[in-house]
Amino acid sequence: MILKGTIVKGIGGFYYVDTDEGIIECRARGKFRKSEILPTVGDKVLVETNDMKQGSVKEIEKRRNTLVRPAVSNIDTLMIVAAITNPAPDTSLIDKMLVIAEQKGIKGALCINKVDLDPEGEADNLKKCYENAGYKVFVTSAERGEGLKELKRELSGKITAFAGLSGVGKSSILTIITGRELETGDTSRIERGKHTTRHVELIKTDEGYVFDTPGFSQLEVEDIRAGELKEYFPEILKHDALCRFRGCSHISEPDCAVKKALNEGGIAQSRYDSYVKMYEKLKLIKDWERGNTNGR
Ligand SMILES: Nc1nc2c(ncn2[C@@H]2O[C@H](COP(=O)(O)OP(=O)(O)OP(=O)(O)O)[C@@H](O)[C@H]2O)c(=O)[nH]1
Ligand SMILES: [Mg+2]
Ligand SMILES: [Zn+2]
Repeated sequence: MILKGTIVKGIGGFYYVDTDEGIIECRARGKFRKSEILPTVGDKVLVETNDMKQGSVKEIEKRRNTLVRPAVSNIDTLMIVAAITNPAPDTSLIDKMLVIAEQKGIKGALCINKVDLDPEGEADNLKKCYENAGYKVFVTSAERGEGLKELKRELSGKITAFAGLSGVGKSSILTIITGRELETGDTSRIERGKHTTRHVELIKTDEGYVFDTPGFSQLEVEDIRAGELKEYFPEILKHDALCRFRGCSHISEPDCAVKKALNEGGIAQSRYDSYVKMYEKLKLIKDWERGNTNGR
């Protein structure tokens, strides 16, 4: 019998496929081993099985996107988790991750966690900044269980990657949302730069799947050309057509609509700073130095 499913885990040549009949343990058929395509977590597949327990992956649906580290395909949303404190939000890292998401055709979103530690209401400013850029923002406290219902609703029917600095509360949030006990770390351990979470596994929540991406924050965006970067900042792209020069870099050209919007408060300073920082860095990379990491 043939069943449709999603690969939720891969360990030592076995793939675990979630189907309407439950999880089926599969060995990938030979043809996948010979070709370049290796089944990956997140793949939508067809499975052949006789006993609904074991089977083989027969076909892999064309992927919409793939992350390399960890290797997961068909991600709908990149949920970037930041903490209001401990560790403090790093907007340049958030913006870098949003650029990676945009470039891969993954929807970016922000979750501001630990708001129980936010007496000054700083979460509000951060929220406004990213909503203004066009992203959905969720404000949560895993400690107090605040905002998690709204967050959970967003995950339904999608594959959502949770990313962010170590210690922001990804595992804490996912433990509550999925009801699955995930390893959470104490901050002292995290301050030594260790990620508590290691393996990749899609965890089912309602009609969707979530997974944790330890180490994703270390990704680089070097395969983007500097001139292309504005396409991945929605609020910058919105003003781009109004600049005097086509191909305006929005850094030093006259009559730049992006700088005008920046001065008038239509674009957040921190977002613009991230853009400039990334632009200058990408400008230094020669074309031949760019790895073609697309689809890898
Ligand atoms: N006050 C407060 N503490 C929280 C909250 N969420 C998580 N924590 C604490 O923050 C610490 C780190 O949480 P984790 O869930 O392990 O963080 P993580 O993002 O999974 O970290 P890595 O796995 O290292 O990437 C733990 O001690 C949690 O108890 C929150 O909303 N408020
Ligand atoms: Mg964790
Ligand atoms: Zn411009």
